[in-house]
Amino acid sequence: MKRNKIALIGGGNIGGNLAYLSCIKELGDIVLFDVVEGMPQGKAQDIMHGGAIFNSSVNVTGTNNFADIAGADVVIVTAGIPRKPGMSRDDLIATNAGIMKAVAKNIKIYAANAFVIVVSNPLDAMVTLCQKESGLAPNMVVGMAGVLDSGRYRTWLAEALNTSPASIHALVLGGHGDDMVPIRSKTTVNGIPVESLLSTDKLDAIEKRVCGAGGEIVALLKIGSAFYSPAAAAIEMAESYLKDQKKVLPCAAYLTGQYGEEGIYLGVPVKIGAGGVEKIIEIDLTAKEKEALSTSASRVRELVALLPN
Ligand code: TXD
Repeated sequence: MKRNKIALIGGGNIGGNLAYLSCIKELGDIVLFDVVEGMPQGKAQDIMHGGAIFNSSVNVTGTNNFADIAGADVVIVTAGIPRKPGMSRDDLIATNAGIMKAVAKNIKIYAANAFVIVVSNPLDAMVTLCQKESGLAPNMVVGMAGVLDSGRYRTWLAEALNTSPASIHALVLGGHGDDMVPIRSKTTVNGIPVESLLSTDKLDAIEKRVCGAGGEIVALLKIGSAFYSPAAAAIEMAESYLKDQKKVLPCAAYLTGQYGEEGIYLGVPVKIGAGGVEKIIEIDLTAKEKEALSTSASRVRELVALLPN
């Protein structure tokens, strides 16, 4: 049985963590690509040395040659610039669109059968562009946002309830922006609705913090943005594909009428298995949640309209 091949496009903060997590979890042989000469090669050696200590048997290669991703089973794209304090994710669109266009064309050449997970911001526009320019089937191109945002929701609920995040199931849907939609009506502590455990004011405060969590970290770091948790979220998605786990995860998926939306990528619950996005799952939402999701979808359309031709 041939080993999986994981191609990481972008060897920066998230890319390096993706490589290390993939190595420790032995998800497959890893190719770390970046345009910066020497950096991916250096990180690959460092990661291999760490992997040896944890008795990992996979190979990690750093490269500046896109051709080295040939035949990858999974491609995770983090290429692009992150936010600086005071910047919105949308401020990145011009620079990162140019990068994503080139990356997508190379994926089409070298890894047209891969499951592609896009991480670069502004996420909803970047995943749209990646699918369009690569020409891969929409079910094989997905955006990472909801798993991260739901993890943030679970974190703050766990703190408020003095309960392990392992017992908290939370959903954040919609675009990966300030108008993302925490789905309170479907968030539970092992089946117990959070609305029966925390006051409306407390839940409002937690959800406000979740929607601003990215910006909160950017302001604290001063240079760069969150990278440990985005890497963890992308690995959760990649592992569900590589091991055909068929996990139901909130991801930016291409809608063809689900939730009343057509022709856009939006964060919704999807089943990820060996067939990529195998199913888009429609859940009942409250009237308030439906309205917020529709507003978020409109924002995504506005953002996508800003993409350069
Ligand atoms: O939830 C989410 N989707 C977001 C995504 C969560 C956090 C961060 N988000 C975005 O991911 C962030 O706003 C950025 O747009 C990307 C990557 O964030 P990261 O923190 O990893 O940025 P770095 O450390 O600057 O790394 C980006 C790397 C860097 O090494 C560049 O040299 C490289 O991208 N880069 C390229 N790699 C390949 N090909 C090209 N053309 C290229 N251009 C730059």
